[in-house]
Amino acid sequence: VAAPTTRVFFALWPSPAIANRLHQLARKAAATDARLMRVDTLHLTLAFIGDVALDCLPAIEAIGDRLVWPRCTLHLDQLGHWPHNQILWAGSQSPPDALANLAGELSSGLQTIGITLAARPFVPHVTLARRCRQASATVIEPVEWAVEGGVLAVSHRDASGARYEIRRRWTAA
Ligand code: 2AM
Repeated sequence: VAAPTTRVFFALWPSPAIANRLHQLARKAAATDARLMRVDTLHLTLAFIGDVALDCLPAIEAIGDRLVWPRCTLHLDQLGHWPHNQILWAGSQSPPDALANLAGELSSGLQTIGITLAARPFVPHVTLARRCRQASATVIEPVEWAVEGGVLAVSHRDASGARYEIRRRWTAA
């Protein structure tokens, strides 16, 4: 019998106020038949781990415990659209170095417990809508996201899509 697994990722989770603003942008920019992310599911992934055995979770959480979570401001000032996966996203033309550093530290921390992330460049973005067939990339009035910590989230997938559960939260020093 296979060991039970769970699907997890480290992320930044916006406050409800920021999430609401992003959701409104999504409603304006997405194609009408796109699938908008629910407001409470909006997030920025720092490290997508994927399926792991449940008994790996303590070691993964310990990585979050050891990190010094930075405080920074993320200016979300552009909307983009990736045709290959039909994602409409919000991002920044000048993301703070702290974010890439954070993603790098998570990645190396995970490496020490035997988890190697996909070798993709870190492109900080908040997915706003999926199955969005068209949208034009635009510069927007910046949404100023005061980053004050991060989370470890669990992704539960069912017929209606993904549901996320925040398993742990860390606050910036
Ligand atoms: P996306 O929004 O750009 O699809 C939960 O699935 C989160 O992990 C999403 O933010 C998703 O990014 C991100 N993610 C990164 N790599 C992934 C992968 N290989 N499979 C699923 N989600 C991934």
